[in-house]
Amino acid sequence: MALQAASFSPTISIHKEVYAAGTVVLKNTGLSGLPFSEHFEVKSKSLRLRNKQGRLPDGAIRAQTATISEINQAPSEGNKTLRKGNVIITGASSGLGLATAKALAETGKWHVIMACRNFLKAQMAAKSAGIAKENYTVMHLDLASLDSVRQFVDSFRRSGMPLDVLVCNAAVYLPTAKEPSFTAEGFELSVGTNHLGHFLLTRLLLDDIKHSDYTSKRVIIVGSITGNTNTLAGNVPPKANLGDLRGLASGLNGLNSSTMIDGGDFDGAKAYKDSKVCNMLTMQELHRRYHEETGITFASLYPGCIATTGLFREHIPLFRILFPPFQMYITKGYVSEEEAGKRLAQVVCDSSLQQSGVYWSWNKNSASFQNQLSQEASDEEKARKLWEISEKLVGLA
Ligand code: LMG
Ligand code: NDP
Ligand code: PMR
Repeated sequence: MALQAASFSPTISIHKEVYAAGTVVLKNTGLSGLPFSEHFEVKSKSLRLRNKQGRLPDGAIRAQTATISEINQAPSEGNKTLRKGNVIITGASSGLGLATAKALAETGKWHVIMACRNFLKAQMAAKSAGIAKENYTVMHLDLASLDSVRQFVDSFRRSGMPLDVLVCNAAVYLPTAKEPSFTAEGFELSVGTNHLGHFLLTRLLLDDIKHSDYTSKRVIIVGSITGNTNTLAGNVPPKANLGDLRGLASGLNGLNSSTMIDGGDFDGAKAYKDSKVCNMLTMQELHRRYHEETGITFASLYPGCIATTGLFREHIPLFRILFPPFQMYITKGYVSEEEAGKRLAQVVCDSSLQQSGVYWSWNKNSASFQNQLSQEASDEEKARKLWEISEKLVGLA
């Protein structure tokens, strides 16, 4: 992104701001490269003056952005605040994504970019959740199409917003499907959407996040207990198993290959659990490859069993009736959408959850802790192989 390229001498550019929410930020940076601590936020005008200062080679000083809006109205001490963080949440039109968007928006410190496949549904969901319109922007993203992922990245960049946090949350679960469905590029739909779409999105946006001047930059990929075979839930058949990745390596398209990562017969429930293993492996691989260089925190989590969300829309009606009470009274693993949203919001912005490479979970008292992944979900060699194959499939290698 031209505007976010780091350089060692300050450059000034004037940029049309397209903040849908109508908030523009003024952030002041010392030309010496040392940031002033003041950050100002003022009401929007579409003109923005930005001063970019790159970070020094030792990484001690982060890239800073000085933006002046409403040139004829100098900010007063009275409206001095930290600039809002910008967070992209995929699949924010329902369930966990929506609850997280709401939790973050309510802090008044975040602007949420709701990256959704159904624009109208997302608008209505945000409205009925009571999210104030200056705190969110809906942008179209269909993770089941790599073209759409690329288009989303383009539109996001055109908006001129800096990117501070990316939350890969969207997912599909097709437990009753007898036959596989496919993404636009012909990948089995669950792995194609939940893993490959997010893999490309993350890779493309990494550079944008890298250039953010925000205090804590993060990439979060939602995982799950059901992909971890070191738990009871992860042992309910069919169990996750990526095998030697032979199905993925040959394209996951059901034509000249299997539709399952391990090369086996199609099973929708297994494909979902496999995709969650991919999500957790990808988070760790990102951590190994980029944490030190970029300072970005990479994390995954199991937010608890949110038994009431749209994730189970394809399951049989009896399951949808029995699953919430089963989780509530028998396993006691149930959490409300609201509580799960607060948990994911903590992973986005809580300073005590800033460590990179962690898979977060919460105990009965809703206290966070660093959880253990299964052997497969923490297999470094598998993570590397998954990375390399995924790169090829999404056209990055
Ligand atoms: C698969 O079946 C389908 O094959 C697949 O197509 C896909 O749909 C997938 O995940 C979706 O499901 C899963 C099947 C396998 O599970 C069920 O269908 C659940 C049936 C549950 C029947 C017993 C429940 C009795 C409890 C009554 C409580 C009322 C509420 C019920 C709500 C049910 C909703 C979940 O399931 C099995 O094979 C069952 C055996 C599970 C093995 C788990 C292995 C872990 C080790 C065993 C621990 C034993 C402890 C069991 C405690 C059970 C307590 C309820
Ligand atoms: P929901 O079905 O409520 O939310 C999933 C979201 O993903 C929806 O907004 C949906 O959009 C969106 N989505 C689906 N396909 C695409 C696509 N192709 N492009 C863009 N967006 C898409 O389920 P949850 O809130 O439960 O799931 C959220 C995350 O939480 C998932 O990653 C899931 O694996 C994880 N999780 C959930 C648990 C649970 O118990 N529910 C437990 C552990 C993890 P739309 O509204 O248009 O359908
Ligand atoms: Mg599971 C502590 C036990 C526990 C927990 C936390 C979950 C979470 N589940 C547990 C136990 C059991 N489940 C047991 C003993 C059974 C057999 C009766 C069982 C069954 C079951 C089914 C059929 N559970 C399921 C399903 C699903 O279709 C859900 C699934 O696998 O989606 C992929 C599911 C889930 N159980 C969970 C969680 C969090 C899910 C769903 C979502 C997910 O992983 O994203």
